[in-house]
Amino acid sequence: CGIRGGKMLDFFTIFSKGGIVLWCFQGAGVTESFTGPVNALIRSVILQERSGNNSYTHEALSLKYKLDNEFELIFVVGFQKILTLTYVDKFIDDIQLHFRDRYKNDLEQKGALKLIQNNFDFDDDFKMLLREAEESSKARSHATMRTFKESEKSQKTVKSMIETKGGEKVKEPGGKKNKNTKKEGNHSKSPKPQKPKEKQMRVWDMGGSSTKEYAIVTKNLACLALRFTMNHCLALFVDFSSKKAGGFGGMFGMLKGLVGSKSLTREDMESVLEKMREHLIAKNVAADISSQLCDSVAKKLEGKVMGTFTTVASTVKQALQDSLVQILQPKRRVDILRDVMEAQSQRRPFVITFCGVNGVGKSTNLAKISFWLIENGFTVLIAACDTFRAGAVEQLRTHQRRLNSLHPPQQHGGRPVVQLYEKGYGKDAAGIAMEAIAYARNQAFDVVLVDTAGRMQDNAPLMTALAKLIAVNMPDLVLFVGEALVGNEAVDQLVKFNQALADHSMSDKPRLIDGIVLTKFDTIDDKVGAAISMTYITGQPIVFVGTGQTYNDLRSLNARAVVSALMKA
Ligand SMILES: Nc1nc2c(ncn2[C@@H]2O[C@H](COP(=O)(O)OP(=O)(O)OP(=O)(O)O)[C@@H](O)[C@H]2O)c(=O)[nH]1
Ligand SMILES: [Mg+2]
Repeated sequence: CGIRGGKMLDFFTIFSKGGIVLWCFQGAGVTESFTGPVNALIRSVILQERSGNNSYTHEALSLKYKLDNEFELIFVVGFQKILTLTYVDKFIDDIQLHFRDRYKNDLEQKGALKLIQNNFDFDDDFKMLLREAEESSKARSHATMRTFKESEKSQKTVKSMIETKGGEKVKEPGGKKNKNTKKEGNHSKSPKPQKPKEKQMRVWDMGGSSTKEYAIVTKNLACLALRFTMNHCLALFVDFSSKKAGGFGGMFGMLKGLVGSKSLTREDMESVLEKMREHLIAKNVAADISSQLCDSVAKKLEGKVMGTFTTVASTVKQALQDSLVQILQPKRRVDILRDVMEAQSQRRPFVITFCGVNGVGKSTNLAKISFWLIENGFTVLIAACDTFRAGAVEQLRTHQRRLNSLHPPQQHGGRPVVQLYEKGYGKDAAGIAMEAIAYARNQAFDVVLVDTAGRMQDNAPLMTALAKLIAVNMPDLVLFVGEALVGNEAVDQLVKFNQALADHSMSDKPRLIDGIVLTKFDTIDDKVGAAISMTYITGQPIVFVGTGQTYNDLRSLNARAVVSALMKA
């Protein structure tokens, strides 16, 4: 029967030229993964377009493969090379024809996503064809004389000497084939053709820049075969969890136009750059900055000769990635704890001013930073310089109480670790900040955190007031608090805040924004573009990332994660 017949083959797999496994079968009792042999075949034969007799050996395995260029499929069968399976060539042909016939419609609607979503339920057809192939080969071998080498007996005997993975010898009781296989069938599970499961889809790496050999991806991940010629193919791993295909898929799809023997001009790249720009904007990178980033990528590529699709795709990707990393890499490190200690040694408080537009999370993140400083053994004075918005002072008082209850004075020599300096509403914020700093100096507070009222960047009087507060008090650090939710607005906010600070500076070295607190990072999914916009505009680092509404939701920026989120389709 087909099940017994399955004994002869180690595996059979059908995958797209993009590397998506459509269907696969693993022979009964085969414990070795066939990942290694298939990857070896892809790397050393298929990708290098080495044709020939369509067979390949890898360790103890013989692999035969067949390419279907019309539907861009690859059929691979593997069996112990010690077996001389005369029916294999015809068998692959049969499988190919059958598979094509049966799934013609599905295969015609190309597109990786379609392939991935499709359930190629090919098990029964496969078993039937395998049975037929074995039967006819048996008939033929009975008709002609076999050499001992060709006989199944010799095959079985030799196979029995091959150790399986567990170190156990394959059972070989000798005798007739049927008996033999039955026995094997008893001690191992009956062959279960494995089809790509919904949650664990198999994807072969068909080249590209990554060195990943084999990936088991979750259901949200899919492999996009973007363009394929037999020697240049790229499998790009794309996260579809955002339910949005396109993006980079589309962009890299367009790269094929750039392959050629002449050097790249700006014109050649125009459409690709436009796609890339759209992609970045979709990730919330401000439009202007997206354009500038694409410009820098274009500059890196101009004049290069792109011999293959793989080179062009990985070069564009690399160029963009480098630019993004460069932007996020702080030119200057802000090390608040070190700076606070230095101020301590000078017997003065370290002063941080928080500014930004309304409702972005200034006060909340100020409280989180207080908590972090307290945890690090410092004392904090909060200066309530939002004398404008109703409830602003009470909001800070609530935080002060809560923080003191988390770190009760009795644990700190009877002294509250955090105190609020407030003068109610309507007063001049700059004056209160000054008094607070003087108070902190007298009372030996380590840090003063100055909360300011939210203000729109276009509100000239309020912007002037903020600039004055900063100019007269000369804080050690001016942190701009901005929401990760913003897109184009980020640029306008930062440009105008910096402009106001510069305009009202009283020194020739104006105090500008020194760092950024990027808030509500927990709410943006993978639209992390604001991180790029803000650092690009200011050239200043993101000092803190707010990731929620509790005191613990404060992080430092993970630049690598941001870049990879930006690169993701
Ligand atoms: N999810 C989330 N919410 C945040 C985060 N930071 C602040 N918030 C929320 O944003 C809202 C506004 O926070 P505030 O701290 O009052 O903002 P503000 O900038 O001080 O506001 P104004 O003083 O009115 O300008 C509050 O509901 C906060 O809980 C964050 O990182 N993640
Ligand atoms: Mg506030």
